[in-house]
Amino acid sequence: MNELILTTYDWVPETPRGYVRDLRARWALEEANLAYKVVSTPFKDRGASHYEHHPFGQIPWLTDGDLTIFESGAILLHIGERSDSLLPTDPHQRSQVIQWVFAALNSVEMPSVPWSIYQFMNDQEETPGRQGLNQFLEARLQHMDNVLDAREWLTEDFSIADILMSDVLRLVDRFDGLSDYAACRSYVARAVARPCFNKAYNDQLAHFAAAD
Ligand SMILES: N[C@@H](CCC(=O)N[C@@H](CS)C(=O)NCC(=O)O)C(=O)O
Repeated sequence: MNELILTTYDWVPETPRGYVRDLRARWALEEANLAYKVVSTPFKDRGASHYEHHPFGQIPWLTDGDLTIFESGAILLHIGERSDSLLPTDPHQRSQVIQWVFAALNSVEMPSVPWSIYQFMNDQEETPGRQGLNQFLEARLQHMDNVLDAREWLTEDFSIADILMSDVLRLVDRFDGLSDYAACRSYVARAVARPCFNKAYNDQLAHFAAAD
């Protein structure tokens, strides 16, 4: 087996720490009990070799031998393939997990990221576009609340889909966006209570703090 190498920035400003997307990969690697190494790429000077791994000059990416993968969803699918527990082999259960992976990234994170940018910027202006975005996110959160009210995890067992969905919702919760969605909030609390989240979170904070 090749060594798994996760790349993140060498440093980021204080505000995004604890929410940088290498955390999703760290968390999955910890849950899967796979050996891995974390390496840094410069945040400030993104050279040609950065773009060879990531076309948008972002992080994270994961290398596995000569394979290099960007996009946190694709990275988690790859880790899931190498894990006994995070992505079931049974075809029915597997497709359930994969559909929730896409739902987290394409149905919930799609409105939650622009919504969070407004929060980060402390922009409270109630423009028509802003109201539309709020309604878009609220509709997704209401549906997720209905789903999560009846279950512990998205599928029978905790999976890569739960890492992604809870991490997406965690950022909304940071800005108190889950106060009307108790089931979403409890789900996030359950997910972040897992020891592997805790390890990934603290490792990320330590990684960036070391570069201050
Ligand atoms: N869809 C990508 C988003 C990656 C992303 O937004 N990365 C952020 C860190 S969390 C980044 O590199 N931001 C710096 C930038 O965009 O220049 C994924 O899920 O991996």
